[in-house]
Amino acid sequence: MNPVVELRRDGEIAVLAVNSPPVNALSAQVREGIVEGIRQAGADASVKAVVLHCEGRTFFAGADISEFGKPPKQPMLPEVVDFIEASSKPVIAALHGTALGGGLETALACHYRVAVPSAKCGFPEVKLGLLPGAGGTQRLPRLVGPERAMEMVTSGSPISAKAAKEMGIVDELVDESDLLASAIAFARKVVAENRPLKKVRDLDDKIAAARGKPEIFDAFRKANARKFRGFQAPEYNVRCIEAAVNQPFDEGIRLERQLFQELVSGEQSAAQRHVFFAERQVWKIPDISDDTPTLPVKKVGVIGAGTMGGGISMNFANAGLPVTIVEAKPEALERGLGVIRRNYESTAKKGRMSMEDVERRMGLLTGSLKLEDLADCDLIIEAVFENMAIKKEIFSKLDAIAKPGAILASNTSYLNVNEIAAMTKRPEYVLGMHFFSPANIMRLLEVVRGEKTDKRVVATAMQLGRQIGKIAVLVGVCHGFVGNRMLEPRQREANRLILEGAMPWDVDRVLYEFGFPMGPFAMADLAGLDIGWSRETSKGETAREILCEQDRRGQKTGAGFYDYDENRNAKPSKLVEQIILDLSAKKGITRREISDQEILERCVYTMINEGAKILEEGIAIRSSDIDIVWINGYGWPVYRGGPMFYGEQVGLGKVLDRLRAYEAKFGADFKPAALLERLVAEGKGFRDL
Ligand code: T1G
Repeated sequence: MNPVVELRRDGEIAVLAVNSPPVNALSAQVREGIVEGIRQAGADASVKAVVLHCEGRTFFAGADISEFGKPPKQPMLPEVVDFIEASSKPVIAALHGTALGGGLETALACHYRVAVPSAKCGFPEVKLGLLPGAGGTQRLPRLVGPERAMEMVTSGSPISAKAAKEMGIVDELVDESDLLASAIAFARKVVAENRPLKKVRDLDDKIAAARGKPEIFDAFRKANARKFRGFQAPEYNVRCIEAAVNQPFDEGIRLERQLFQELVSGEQSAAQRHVFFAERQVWKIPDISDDTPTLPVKKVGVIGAGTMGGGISMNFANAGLPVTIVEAKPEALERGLGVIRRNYESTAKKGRMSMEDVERRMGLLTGSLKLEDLADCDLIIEAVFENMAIKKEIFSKLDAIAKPGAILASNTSYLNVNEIAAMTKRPEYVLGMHFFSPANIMRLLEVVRGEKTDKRVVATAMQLGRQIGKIAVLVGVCHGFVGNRMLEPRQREANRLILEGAMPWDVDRVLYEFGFPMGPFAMADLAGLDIGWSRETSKGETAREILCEQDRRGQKTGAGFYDYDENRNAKPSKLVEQIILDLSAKKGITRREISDQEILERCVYTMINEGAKILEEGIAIRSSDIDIVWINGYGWPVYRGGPMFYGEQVGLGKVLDRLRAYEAKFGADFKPAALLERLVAEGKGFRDL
């Protein structure tokens, strides 16, 4: 008796009922049950049709991702879907929730599909570095045509049931209140009208027109080249769709299997599957159980209407929470609210928001020049200039103003949250909520737990992070927390490398080719080289200082480490090259040839080493949290899984050896973390912690 799949009857209609929480993933047990159910139904003459229905919150949400990378268990999904399609009785899939990946492939192998309007379906495999490996790349284009199929399998984004109906994926939208009854009624209609066993594999009308036209696929590749940069899976998906158009079904299936095997056994998919589970782990705090009560947050206060304060406020307005924004000067407040309105209006102009929505969100924002106006807020986030004295002054004032039980948070990027909390009589209600610029866009939120922060306050901040669409990672107090602390050694090495022999564009090229959206010097030019710089204190000691002294402040001045043309395209600068050569000479450094590998190792292995120290000190709960911070806050390429995962893929032994080699050459900055040495000695990895 299969514990998760049951064959029931409703007169002449058999119902294959699947119940495998939480998301009916197509595990081996589920696959077995489906095949057995179809076999039994097929053998029973009194059965005229079969309805495939999942209980719980969703139809199959895909293959069981946790099975990948392990020895395969029969029957494999491709066999299951072929078995369904070959059934002698019509099989009707009843879709609700999220019919994704292998789940949608299973539905496409059924002869008919009905769905409730709230259902979604899609092929997210590309987000796992994969492709639909159970016939999806061959059946989907036969239903929706190659262009839409390529869009669906390379974006990985789900579509609504309504769109699926319009595209011909779904045959009928049925009553939301009773999917199963509607599906059984539909099955009865199929039997009564003696409708054919519609096999998607036999369809050709949607692909015939594209046959022998490689330009369709090349145009798609060209249009998405930037988006697909570095990823292996998108191209493999396109090749399968191209095969579906130009080759017989079974040939296309063979290519799909071959390319799927290549991807699933490759490094990129291993990395992206790691990220899938890591993104779900961040919410699990070992000493704070899921049922920890959270504090009500109905009204938010934000201090500072600058870039960060404005972006932070938009997050809460977007979630329907009223926000009071306090500024010191009326012109600064006006400017801040103006930037927010322009932001919303440009989103509306792009058709991604209605003007009613713009007004509704602006209506939730109230400007003020008085801290006292925050007295009735449940959460107050301070987002002022990164200066400890100013922050301490604000928190001591807030302590007198804010109501009992209000959460006081600082958006500091580096500073000691415990010191800030000590300025109040309620340190248990103080923590850090470190947003990333632009705060209304960047998904990452570092929630900084102070030594006295109450568990309910931590639980509330994490929950709020989820509520405003962020991925919240809990970190401890240290200089720069997790992200910025690991950024420092990378920046340090980048600045040293350009003095020792490399040029800024060499370092940037290596990190760009590694997969970062841009290298540290191009990033510095984008942000502005004069952040934290002043002519009074400038000593011309670093390339950055000298460039600022020469008014090369970055993109905004058309020149920084790079020269920029009118379209802001960067090109290496002869003048900068000379400045750096002179600076090396002035510092008595004999420049040398530096390999790309050395650039990569010094910039990345030092980060991994710092990550190990962060784990040692308990500043991060687990190594995968560090990976999530870097992927969602600092542009680490998701197909490399994050710095800690990458370190394990390279091999911690190799990372350790290289660090020791650099330590011998360059000193203590490369001293391996004790944790790294211990793990290598024990033959373990970060994930074993
Ligand atoms: N396999 C295994 N576990 C899964 C899973 C899956 N497919 N989907 C979810 N889980 C677990 C998840 O780890 C979490 O566990 C719990 O379920 C709830 O998930 C051959 C190759 C369905 C939209 O990529 O996108 O099919 O943390 O917290 O926010 O072609 O889960 O509680 O222990 O995310 O409501 C393709 C992946 C697979 C969909 C629900 N399918 N899942 O979101 O809950 S590859 C996917 C999701 C494939 C075939 C190929 C989401 C969701 P825990 P959750 P949610």
